[in-house]
Amino acid sequence: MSTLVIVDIQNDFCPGGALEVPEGDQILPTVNHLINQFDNIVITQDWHPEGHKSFASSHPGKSPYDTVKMPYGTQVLWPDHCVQGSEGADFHPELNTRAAQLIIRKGYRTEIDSYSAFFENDHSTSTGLHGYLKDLGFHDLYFCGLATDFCVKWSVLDALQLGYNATLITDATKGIDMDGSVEAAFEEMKEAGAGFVSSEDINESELT
Ligand code: VGL
Ligand code: ZN
Repeated sequence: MSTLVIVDIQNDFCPGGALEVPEGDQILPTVNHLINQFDNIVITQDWHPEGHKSFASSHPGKSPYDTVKMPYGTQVLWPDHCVQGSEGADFHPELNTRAAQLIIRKGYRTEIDSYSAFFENDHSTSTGLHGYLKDLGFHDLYFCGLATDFCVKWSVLDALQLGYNATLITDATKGIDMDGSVEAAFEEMKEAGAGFVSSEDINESELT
């Protein structure tokens, strides 16, 4: 059975937001069309407390896009974004969230960032998504959303590691792109066994 996983289409990741993904909002018509094609929809929401350790503002002397060592590895520091309850953390107003069966929030522990829909950045603390998908019998996961080179990539890689079939819908995702990171992300996902499909090639009648 198939499910569509829509990653982080929130105001702060769209043009004008705190951690803008270039043209991030341009995928909305495509994503809303996909929502109509799938029977099961999961949406993720980046959901940080104020003072989150992934914010450059929590590290004196550091600027956004610098990196620091965290107990779980290297962490890119971001502008403050998707603060719980803020307008920036809200879904883009054009995203059709009504059809979602599950909204999964991530990144809500101050000390640890969470890119993937499945695990926090220590790669072991679960978000609960795997349990949900297993329990309901979903094996074929289609991914879209923001940002290709961070949360989408890690979600796809973890899905493959967990044994799902994972397919990226290539015209329904946009990346931040730091030093060629979008191209590198595509390469990593390909190496790991991800499928790639254009939204036009998704045939509703073939989805189970
Ligand atoms: C994301 C950086 C920080 C993402 C979230 O959704 O890709 N990127 N938090
Ligand atoms: Zn974040």
